[in-house]
Amino acid sequence: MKRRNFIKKASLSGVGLAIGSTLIGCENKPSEDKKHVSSSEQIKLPLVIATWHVIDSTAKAMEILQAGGSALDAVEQGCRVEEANEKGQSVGKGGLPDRDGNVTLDACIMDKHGNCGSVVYLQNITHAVSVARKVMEDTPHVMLAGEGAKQFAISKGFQPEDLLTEASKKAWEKWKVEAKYKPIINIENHDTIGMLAIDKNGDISGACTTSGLAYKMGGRVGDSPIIGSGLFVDNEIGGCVATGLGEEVVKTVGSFLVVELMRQGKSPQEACEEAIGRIVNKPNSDYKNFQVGYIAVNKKGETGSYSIHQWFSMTKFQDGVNEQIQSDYFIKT
Ligand code: SD4
Repeated sequence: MKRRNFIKKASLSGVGLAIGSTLIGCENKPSEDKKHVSSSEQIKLPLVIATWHVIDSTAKAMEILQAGGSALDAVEQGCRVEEANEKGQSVGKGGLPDRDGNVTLDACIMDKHGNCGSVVYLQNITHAVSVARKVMEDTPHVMLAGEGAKQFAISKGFQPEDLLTEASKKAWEKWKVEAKYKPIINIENHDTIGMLAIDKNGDISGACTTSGLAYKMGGRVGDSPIIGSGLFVDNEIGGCVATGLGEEVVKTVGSFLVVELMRQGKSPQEACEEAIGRIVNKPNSDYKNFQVGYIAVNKKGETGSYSIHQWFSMTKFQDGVNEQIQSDYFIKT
């Protein structure tokens, strides 16, 4: 898997954000003078960040941003790259199915005005993120599910297709031999793409798209299409997206929490760390057996990422550099 082949770009003690020649600290305990960008001139816009190793997706998003496109267009188009990539087995076409062999997609999108749209349990339509955008823009609703979402997509011109590729079918058939259901940390069932962008105007949007946990129960929906859990954007403050075991993200309303912590003055890094803290510090938390990761950006263009286990990463494209940055993480031993 590509995420296993990541290039370690930043030390784990301080996933830094290079702005001009200044390293703006996102360390666990940044010194006061490194904590914040001192003036808006220092922000190198536009910028885009995404969960995991998705440099083709961030490249597409940056192409749109550089051409003066909106953050909303950038995150939609960026996510579509991974949705169309059949080799990515957790997003869009080629996503691993539920235990009955059905590929079901969850996605959402949120714009600079706080508008949002979402689809859950969508079948046979590759570009779930674009359907979510249509829900946002062309309906009075926020979420459409299942057959209704599919029929809505078809009415908007999306072509239905079989999303179960030969490779995913084979993997599912192999899984069925033992049919053990246990989330595997950082393995094929964690590759959701969540993306946040700030455009040249300084406006923020975000999107999230996934086929969810591999071999989930039929009908299961995770955090990714749930505004506030898998994604939240407040254009005055910043944005956050989540990946990992969606149930744990939903229980702590993770992305909304991160944005609210940034509103209270925490850096994106500090906010991501505290949100992971809310999960691991629960009495009887089983956190050693699952992964959750957050990435976040604030209005100043500072970014952060944090996860429970090692090997979570963020792709970041800013100032001509499109790179994978390994995330700091909670379990060190
Ligand atoms: C879910 N959060 O459905 C998603 C899975 C995920 O990378 O992030 N995979 O729970």
